[in-house]
Amino acid sequence: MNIQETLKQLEDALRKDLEGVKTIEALQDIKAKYLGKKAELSLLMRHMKDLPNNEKPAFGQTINQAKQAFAKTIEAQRNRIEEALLNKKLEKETIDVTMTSPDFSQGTAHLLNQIIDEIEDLFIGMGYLVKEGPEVESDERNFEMLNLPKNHPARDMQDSFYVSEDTLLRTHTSPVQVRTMLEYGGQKPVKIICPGKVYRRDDDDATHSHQFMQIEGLVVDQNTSMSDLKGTLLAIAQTMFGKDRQIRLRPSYFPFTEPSVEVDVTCSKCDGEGCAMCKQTGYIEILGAGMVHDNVLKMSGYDPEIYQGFAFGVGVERLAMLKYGIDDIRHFYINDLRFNKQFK
Ligand code: FA5
Repeated sequence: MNIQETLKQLEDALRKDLEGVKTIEALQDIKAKYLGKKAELSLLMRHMKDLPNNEKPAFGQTINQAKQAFAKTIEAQRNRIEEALLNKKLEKETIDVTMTSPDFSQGTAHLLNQIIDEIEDLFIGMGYLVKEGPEVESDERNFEMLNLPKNHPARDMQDSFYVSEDTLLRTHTSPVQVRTMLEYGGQKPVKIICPGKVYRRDDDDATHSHQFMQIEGLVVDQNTSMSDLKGTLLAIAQTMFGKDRQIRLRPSYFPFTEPSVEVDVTCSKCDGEGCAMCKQTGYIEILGAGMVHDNVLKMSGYDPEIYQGFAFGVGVERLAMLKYGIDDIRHFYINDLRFNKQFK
């Protein structure tokens, strides 16, 4: 047997078989045929035992070199197949970057979030921190620590959803005041606003919802007065309703502030002249506020001999309704896109 001749014939056969192979699976079959255990090349090794000892190493080497050469030839074909497959795939996935896209309608922040953003911007600019608290709150922080002990008649002002005897869906954002004062341990000034959802067992109508949003504001420091409160409230009114707006404070009652006030702003529709929107009074009520009650300061660890504070709480829906002349609070919650899209 002429080994070189046999190898040459095998190589020619391999090259012929490889011609036109286009898939990796077909290539595997050819690999098994020429390099597998039962391949002719492997079987040639059996002849080794018939050779004289001095020829065995050269014979073995020749077979191994042929194996390497065959493997290289098969590998080269594998690369060609893979490249061709990749090119085909890329061709199929070609994207025309010059093609115009269909018109997607673009979403926008909900009007209530826009109002909250506007107020947050105003207050962050004045050095306030934005604080949030949980919507499920303890009776203690929602009422008791705000000077509303159990059975206090003023609890009726905020009819509540109780989750258990001592836990409820918070009725206002004021418990975030308590949380922050406790967190600060009565030791440092507080300057925060707290936006968030609140819940009351109010019957839904044009101006009431059982779930609505409030923004609370609280400042506690050593030289805080009613005039600071008034300046802050004026800033809110003018940011929301325009530079020409004026405010008026009317005496009111909240158990957690003393004195307490209701705040009215001059009507933006009639400029204070009197119209249907302001019921001919020239003013529209926007929020409740006051100087933090000594009991509230004490219960949260602040010494009222050293610290005073002011606080306010405003309904976000009511602000939005006044600003944009929206006549029904339910528009905010029925998810009619035609309503939402007006406030891009
Ligand atoms: C309070 O909730 C006080 N915590 C506010 C406060 C904070 C006073 C700090 C003093 C100091 P009141 O119940 O008035 O107050 O609610 C505040 C605002 O929430 C109202 O002015 C109104 O804008 C809004 N609001 C009240 N009830 C509803 C309701 N059912 N639906 C929509 N908005 C409401």
